[in-house]
Amino acid sequence: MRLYMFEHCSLCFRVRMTAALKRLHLQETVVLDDDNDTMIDLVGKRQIPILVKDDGGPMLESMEMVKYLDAFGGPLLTGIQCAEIVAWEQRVTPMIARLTQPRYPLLGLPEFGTVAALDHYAVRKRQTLGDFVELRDKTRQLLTELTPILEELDGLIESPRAINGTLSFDDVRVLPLLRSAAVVKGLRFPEKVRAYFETMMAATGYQSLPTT
Ligand SMILES: N[C@@H](CCC(=O)N[C@@H](CS)C(=O)NCC(=O)O)C(=O)O
Repeated sequence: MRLYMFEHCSLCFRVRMTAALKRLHLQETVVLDDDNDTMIDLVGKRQIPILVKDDGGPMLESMEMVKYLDAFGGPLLTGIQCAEIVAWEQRVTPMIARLTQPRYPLLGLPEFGTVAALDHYAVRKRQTLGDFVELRDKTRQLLTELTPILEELDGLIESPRAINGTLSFDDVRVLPLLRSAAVVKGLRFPEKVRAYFETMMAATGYQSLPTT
């Protein structure tokens, strides 16, 4: 199986963490941000992540990929899902994007490995997010807004090894977002969030992203 991905992409990390937790071998191909051809050749449009199964068939939805991988050899993500976690994910995703997306181009990630790829990202994100420098200048304000939301999560974590006590799809929702948020230098996770993040990242074997 091969995953076409961006290193910074939290939806890609859903798939990567599931394969890692299941000890499944997943080949990873990082696509340059401006490499539309690779995506279009595989699935007819520009979208990431793409999982190409061993039979050559491509999949396009990250949670479908997670379910597909989880079914190998018996499911691991067997815990209950919590409506509060689903709601938390939806609320926090745009807040985290405003902090992280202006930073990703500064991290030396492989999807930005050429000037053309870096420019491509900057142009398309500027259209949706605005000016990166202005957004980075708002870091303190954005972190102040994020702090109570992270504290809410702190109150929802049952165990550092699984958000609801037993691994579930909620872990796949939350850990990739924390991995993204952790790129922000100066962000302090509340105690249980930090223990959860560190324990779960160690369980996946993946390094955190750089910070800036
Ligand atoms: N529902 C899809 C959404 C995938 C998605 O939105 N991917 C983003 C990257 S994280 C994308 O392809 N954006 C278009 C782009 O990069 O131009 C999933 O969960 O896999």
